[in-house]
Amino acid sequence: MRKLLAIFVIVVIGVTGYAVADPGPSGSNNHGLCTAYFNGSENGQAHKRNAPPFVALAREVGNSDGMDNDGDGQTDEGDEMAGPEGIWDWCNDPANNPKGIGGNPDDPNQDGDTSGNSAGHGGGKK
Ligand SMILES: [Ca+2]
Ligand SMILES: [Ca+2]
Ligand SMILES: [Ca+2]
Repeated sequence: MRKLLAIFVIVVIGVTGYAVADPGPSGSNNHGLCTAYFNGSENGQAHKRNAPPFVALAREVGNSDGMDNDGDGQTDEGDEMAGPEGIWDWCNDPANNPKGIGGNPDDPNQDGDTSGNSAGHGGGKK
C-alpha cells in the first residue's frame, strides 16, 4: 500500500512538474523573503534562516553568484549556499528585488571586519 502511494506521488510530480517542496524565491516573494531575512533579533534571524524558504533563498543565490561558496573548486555546481553577505548583495540588486530590503535591516557587510579581504566566503581560511 505504501509503495503504491509512493508511486502515485512520483507519477503526479512527473506529470505536473510540480515540486512538493519549493518554497524559495519565486520573484513575487523576493521582497518579503529579503525583508524577513535581514530583520528581527540576531537570535531570531539565526533560527529562521534554517527554515526552508530561507535555505532555498541561500541556495538560489549560492548557485547563481559566480562564487565557489563551499570551496570545493567548482563554481555554482548546484549544492552551494550563499551566506548572509551574498544574500544581502542579491537582495539589494534591483534585478532580483526592485523594492529593496524593507524594515530596518542589518547589513552583514558592516558587521565587524570591513578591511580589505572581503572575499565573502563563510570562514574556513584563517
Ligand atoms: Ca563549489
Ligand atoms: Ca556559487
Ligand atoms: Ca559543492
